[in-house]
Amino acid sequence: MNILFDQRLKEITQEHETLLKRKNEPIIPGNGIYTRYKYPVLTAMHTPLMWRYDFNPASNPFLMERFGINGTFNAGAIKWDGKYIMVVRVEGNDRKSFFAIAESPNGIDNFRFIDYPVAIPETENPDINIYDMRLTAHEDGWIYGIFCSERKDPDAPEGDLSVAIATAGIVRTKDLKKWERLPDLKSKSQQRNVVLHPEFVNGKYALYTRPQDGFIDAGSGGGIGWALIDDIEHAEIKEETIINFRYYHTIKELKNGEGPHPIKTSKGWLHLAHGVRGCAAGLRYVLYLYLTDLKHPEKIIAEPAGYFMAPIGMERIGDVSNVLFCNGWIPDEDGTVFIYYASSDTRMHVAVSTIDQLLDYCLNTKPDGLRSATSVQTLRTLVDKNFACIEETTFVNS
Ligand code: M1P
Repeated sequence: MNILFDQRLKEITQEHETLLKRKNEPIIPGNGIYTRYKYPVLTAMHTPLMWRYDFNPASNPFLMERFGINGTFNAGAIKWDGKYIMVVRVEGNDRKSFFAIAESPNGIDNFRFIDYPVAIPETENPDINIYDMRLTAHEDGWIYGIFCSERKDPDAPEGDLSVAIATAGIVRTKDLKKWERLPDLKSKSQQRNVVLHPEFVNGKYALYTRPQDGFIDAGSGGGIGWALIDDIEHAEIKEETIINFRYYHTIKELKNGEGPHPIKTSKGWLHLAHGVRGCAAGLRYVLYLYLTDLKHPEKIIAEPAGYFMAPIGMERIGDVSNVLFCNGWIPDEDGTVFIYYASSDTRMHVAVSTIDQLLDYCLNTKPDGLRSATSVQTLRTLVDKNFACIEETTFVNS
């Protein structure tokens, strides 16, 4: 009998179960736009023990981890069979990412990974790394997953082992179990953060794109793009127009990218995206919202200034610090919206809001005037309004 093995087995099993069953708590009063929750909904420690350990005392007498998990982040999300599902980017200690499904009965806690990670079929040119899946239940009846497929640049100078090429990989499924791989998206430029719009537009599939000059730099790719696709089984970007631009001295000065697919509301398509700027501490990734026209999802009708969410507290620290990234949200039938965001390329969190709150935020927060003076003007107008409101209240009450 191996006492050490048995003792460790008891301890790690108890610790894992306690973590998985932990109740989450809203952080109130918050900012009135959304409610953050106290605990991350998924961390590396949530991954099944069956993935991390060999449970045979003969082959693993110390009960040590045999497959380390570095992070669980950047998850696509969908409600399926009454459950809140995330298709999570899981990254091993070996720096390879893969997808795994986690589900919860209520969307805010009790997320559990299903037993096996997803086996994404490879193309003839195998992906080296796959990540950041956006899920779209399209009106054609399929659930599509578009993700980043990364491969070494064949034209990289000899000895340079970091130059890569980013392409959009495409899979589809009807049951979240069997995944069919379609050919990668053809595009003149590299692409990351490609997202499928849920409805046909002019009878075609529509993609949000993010053209980029290199693997890291967006460069001359001016922002979030839009392209109509003739055939999703041989998807090719023939024409691409930029619909959400980057601007000097804003939260998206350096890069931006569409998050999950937009939510259809009575007032327009509600979009969540990420914006990136550079600073002395490195790149800073924040989340922002914008609204587009119902009939023309490519036409912006509102975009509040600045960020909607930025990393705070422990969210600021992780494998790639100072990053919030979101590629999954779930609008519920009653108007609740579960926003699944990742912090610092390490863990998943949830913030909860409603369609009404998010629309109010989009339509009643001033756009970016792009100068300090315009920000001051916005603030002075608000203070004037508040003084008038106080005077009116005092007058009414006296
Ligand atoms: O490390 C931050 C993020 O960097 C990339 O996003 P983008 O292409 O917009 O710069 C992605 O690798 C993403 O996965 C990562 O979270």
